[in-house]
Amino acid sequence: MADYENLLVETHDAVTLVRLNRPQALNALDTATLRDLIAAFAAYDADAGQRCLVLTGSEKAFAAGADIKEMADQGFAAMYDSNFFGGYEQVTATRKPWIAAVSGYALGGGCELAMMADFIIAADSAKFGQPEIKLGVTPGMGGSQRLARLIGRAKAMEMCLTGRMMDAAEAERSGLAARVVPAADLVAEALKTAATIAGMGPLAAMATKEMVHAADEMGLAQGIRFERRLFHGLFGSEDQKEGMAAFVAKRPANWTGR
Ligand code: DAK
Repeated sequence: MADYENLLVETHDAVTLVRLNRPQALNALDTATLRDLIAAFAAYDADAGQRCLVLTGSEKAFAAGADIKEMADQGFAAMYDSNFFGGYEQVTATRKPWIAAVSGYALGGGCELAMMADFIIAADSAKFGQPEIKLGVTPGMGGSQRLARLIGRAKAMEMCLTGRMMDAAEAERSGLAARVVPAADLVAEALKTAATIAGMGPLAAMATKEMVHAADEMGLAQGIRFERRLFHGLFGSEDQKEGMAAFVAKRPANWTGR
């Protein structure tokens, strides 16, 4: 397995577990960490044996934001020229499912990275926020857009304008987190959920992800047509034949991803 500067990567059968590991900066997302994330997600996507991924941080912090110390002296030309943060589009381009397991602080870029996941499982200790306004900037990794889609404009606007933190219970109530679990069980619960997803047909899992994300981009009629075409397409797969035959024969399906 590749060596990463700021990540620890393990595999648990068909599930990849990626831990942000920059404890001295509460996992603040610097350029080296982004480079690692791009490589780890690309390796996951390319590995046919891996079928779900969990991204987590430490107990204290999923990630306390983009690295403020790295950004502080940057000017417009350098930010624009390097398309600063543009690399996160390579993370969101991951075609296979992944879960963010959030404990402690998920602030600024940390909250934005968690929202790039297909869904979030939060520890009861999780604290989400977009405090960039306190630094004289705004969200820059998709926070204003994804937060508004996930929790609605009123709460997104309030969070981004005041920089206040949202606790795990409010995050679940608002649609930011799919589920809240005790902090001590976070990684085990996320791995269990990931193992469930990893046990599904990989083509169906990828198509599911693609169609649910399409709901952010398309109108209802277009989205429903897109869903139906992907659904039709799966009838060209061996997994559809196998899944339905296994149901009829009352046995577990043996997926091949073909
Ligand atoms: N960046 C760099 N270092 C950080 C950091 C961060 N985001 N967050 C924490 N650290 C470092 C601290 O500086 C400290 O380092 P030392 O002083 O020990 O060297 C160490 O991590 C431990 O942090 P604290 O001592 O502060 O720990 P506490 O428990 O007291 O406080 C905290 C925890 C999470 C409340 C606090 O650390 C905090 O407020 N952190 C900053 C949170 C924040 O503001 N996050 C948003 C970051 S800005 C852009 C648009 C926007 C942005 C960028 C670009 N464009 C349009 C391109 C901004 C994005 C952001 O994410």
